[in-house]
Amino acid sequence: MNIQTTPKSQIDAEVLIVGTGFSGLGLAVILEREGTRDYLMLERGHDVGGTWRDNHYPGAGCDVFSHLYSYSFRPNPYWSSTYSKQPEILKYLQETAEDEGIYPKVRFNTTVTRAEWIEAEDLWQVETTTGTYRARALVSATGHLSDLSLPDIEGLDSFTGKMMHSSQWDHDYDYSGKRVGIIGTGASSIQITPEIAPDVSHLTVFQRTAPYIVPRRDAPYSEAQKGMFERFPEMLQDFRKELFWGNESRFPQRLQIPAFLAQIEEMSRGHLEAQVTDPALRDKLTPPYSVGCKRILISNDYYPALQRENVTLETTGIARIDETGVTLTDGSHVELDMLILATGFEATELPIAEVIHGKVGRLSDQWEDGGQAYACTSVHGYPNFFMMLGPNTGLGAGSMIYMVETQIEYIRGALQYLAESGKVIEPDAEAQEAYVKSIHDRAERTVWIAGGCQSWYLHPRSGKLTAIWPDYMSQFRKENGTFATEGYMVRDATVSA
Ligand code: NA7
Repeated sequence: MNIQTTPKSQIDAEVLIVGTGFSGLGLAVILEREGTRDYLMLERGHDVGGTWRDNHYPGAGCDVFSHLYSYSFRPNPYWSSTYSKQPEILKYLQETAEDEGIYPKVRFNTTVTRAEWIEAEDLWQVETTTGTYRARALVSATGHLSDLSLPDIEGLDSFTGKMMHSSQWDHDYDYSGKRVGIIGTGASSIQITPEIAPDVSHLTVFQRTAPYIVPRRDAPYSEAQKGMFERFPEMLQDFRKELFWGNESRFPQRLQIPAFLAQIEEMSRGHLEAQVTDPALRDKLTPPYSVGCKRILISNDYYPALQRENVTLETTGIARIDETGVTLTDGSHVELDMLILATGFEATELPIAEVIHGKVGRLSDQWEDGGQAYACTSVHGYPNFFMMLGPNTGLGAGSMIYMVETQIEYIRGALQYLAESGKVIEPDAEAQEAYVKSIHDRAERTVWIAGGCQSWYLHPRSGKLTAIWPDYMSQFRKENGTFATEGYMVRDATVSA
């Protein structure tokens, strides 16, 4: 049954989903398969894929197991190796959209400029660069890693060579034989560095904080293995479970439980010692904080790349950038033809919050001290609004697809409730506050708060852990995997058919 409270003529769809990355696309697949929800998707890009469409820099790949970094409802027996590269993941998402009939539901090249809850009509009115859309419910699925973060360095705009952020790689630019600099040593940089180092004349890696790195145990799946996964889907599901619980068992590291901490410290120290012989370089590469406080990276070829003749690891701070390169705080100057900004994303202050206006105003104003949401998904003052990968949904270890699928089921249930009951819902302020408090109480005991580092997991003004879920992934599903009206204010919609 599909009870439509708002007259059909006044809305373009029952549900509007903003974003077609892993989260939005996954929700669409489930709604499409269910066949009862009328939905439309708004996408600012030219294709589906989100961060996997945008991040195609040399060496781009995922550091989560391929068989976990894919939908449980669309298992792929054919992943080529333990960890997948960007083209294979993007292809998986494009094939998902194609096979599941999602493409016709997407309005591409459509950027949301303002989404407003119209209380008198009980609907969301969404202004975009290609027109206005109206819907009963709004789902934001714009991700953590979609809007790039530029470093706040004096003179950045004055550089006259080639400059690009890692997420906006220009493949027409030929870096071979060039003097290249890369700012940042996070997940993106450590993938780019070994890939481009052999071709450039010189590469300077500007490191502000050394990351922890552990071995990347990658291997191709044989044709026989793929055949087994294809023939025996239950075997693939068992393998996924094994990988999941393997990840889950690493969470005690994040609680800094000594035995677990020692294990990962030993692994990363051993990797550094095995791969870097020069003690001075090793010192520079030794992180000054507890392991896990920033994302633990996996790579076998980053340390070797840093030891090439034509690569310099620069740990002196950057003072400013000028027309020809980078000036360091000791006054020395590094001449460059190309500057890569591998400086991450706007993950703590999600830009989509700036255009969402509910009963209580702009969402970004409500989130001055960091994002907060009931069940990590809905927000008081924003009726019939759901956010995927919003506050406290990120992970330090594990697959974001598990978190995404948990939210898909929650939102699917909420949308079904809205359609069948004709109600309008929003979380109760007290319920939301209590929920958020329980998250921050749990966060206190984690390495992300207590580990002595500055990371994008923490909100820059409040210092609160707003990007990461501070508990086991299975606990996230237990708490947030099934929609219930408990904790919500529920009322009849004012406009009826
Ligand atoms: P990250 O992990 O946010 O890394 C950004 C890097 O850029 C990190 O090393 C930062 O150093 C460095 N950075 C940022 N601003 C500056 C300035 N102003 N000066 C010098 N260095 C700077 O982004 P990635 O793209 O690598 O990875 C993003 C996520 O993608 C990752 O977590 C995975 O989930 C996949 P810092 O450590 O802050 O000192």
